[in-house]
Amino acid sequence: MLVVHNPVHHLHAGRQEMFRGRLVDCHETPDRLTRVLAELQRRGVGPLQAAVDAGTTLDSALARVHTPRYLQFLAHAWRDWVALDPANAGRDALPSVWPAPGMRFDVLPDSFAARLGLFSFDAGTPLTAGSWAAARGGAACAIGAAEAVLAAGGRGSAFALSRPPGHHAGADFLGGYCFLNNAALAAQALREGGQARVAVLDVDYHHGNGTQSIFYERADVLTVSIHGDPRTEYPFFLGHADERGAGAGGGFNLNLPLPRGTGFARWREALQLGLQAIAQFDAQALVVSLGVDTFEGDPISGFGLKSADYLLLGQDIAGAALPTVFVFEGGYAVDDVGVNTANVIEGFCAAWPTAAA
Ligand code: OKP
Ligand code: ZN
Repeated sequence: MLVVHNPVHHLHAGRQEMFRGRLVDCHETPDRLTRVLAELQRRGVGPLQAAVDAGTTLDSALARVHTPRYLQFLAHAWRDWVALDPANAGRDALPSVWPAPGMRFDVLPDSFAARLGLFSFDAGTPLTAGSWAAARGGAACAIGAAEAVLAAGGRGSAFALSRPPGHHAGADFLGGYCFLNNAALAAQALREGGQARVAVLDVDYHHGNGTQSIFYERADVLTVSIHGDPRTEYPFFLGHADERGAGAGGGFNLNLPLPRGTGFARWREALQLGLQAIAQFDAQALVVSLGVDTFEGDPISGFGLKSADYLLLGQDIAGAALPTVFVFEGGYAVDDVGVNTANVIEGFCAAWPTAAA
């Protein structure tokens, strides 16, 4: 399977995140991607392609998913942060103030601290000198993978090994270690490449709130997410089963929340429900937000999947028999993230050999 990786992902390496009331070392590290790439190469998965930031072409693709004011903010955020205090060049930016419902979201504040809060929803996502360049590279991975699948004439598959992750980023906000929504960008690229109905299947432990919100009122992109129940799990404020889409998008969002502690047998039943919805929708292409933080050893998550389960997960997804773009998301058990991710890809390829683009 074609693997499109982000050669500049290491430019985003946050120092610390706010976690349970204190600053701790970031869980989302460059090492994660290095481990996945090494394991894919060890198994001979390929070919390998480096994503390129196509400048203004990438800008226009980003503008079809994200708002102009958010992209403008991200593009200049580091410059604005350092302009506040030259010593900021050696510190990451983290928000500490946010608008609550009933306050103004429409007026863009001059204050950098206020703008950082306006465009974010947590204090776990440090913005660094290289975040914008790295996020662009990650987005380019997802779009490049989608383009490769389109070029394969609807029979292809590709893995966007992007970093930083994307599924928590909305049209207008960052959060959950995410800046640009890579999976949404891939889905949008597939739509624009002529696939009339695209499904996004999010198997990361955390609800893909950004992806859901981007497509919530659209009937051409079905979003399905299997995740820890937001009553107890991050991102807490979205991801409930009664969120089915709105307006023209009514019926085109499916959430399958599961309790903390869920193991593979029950998780797999939810996957079958998700795949049934995708078949019923008659999707022409599939984007998989592939987080492996459902692993039993994940330090910030609560499901019990084992390494061998990921082979079956990949096999089940191949059963959809759709052109498929995998987009890398979470997975924080660094010693196992390579094996678990590669197992999904291997399971998929073994069950659908013709998918090898
Ligand atoms: C990103 B992805 C709770 C902090 C939680 C955010 C987790 C983001 C996960 N106090 N930190 O979905 O893997
Ligand atoms: Zn996650």
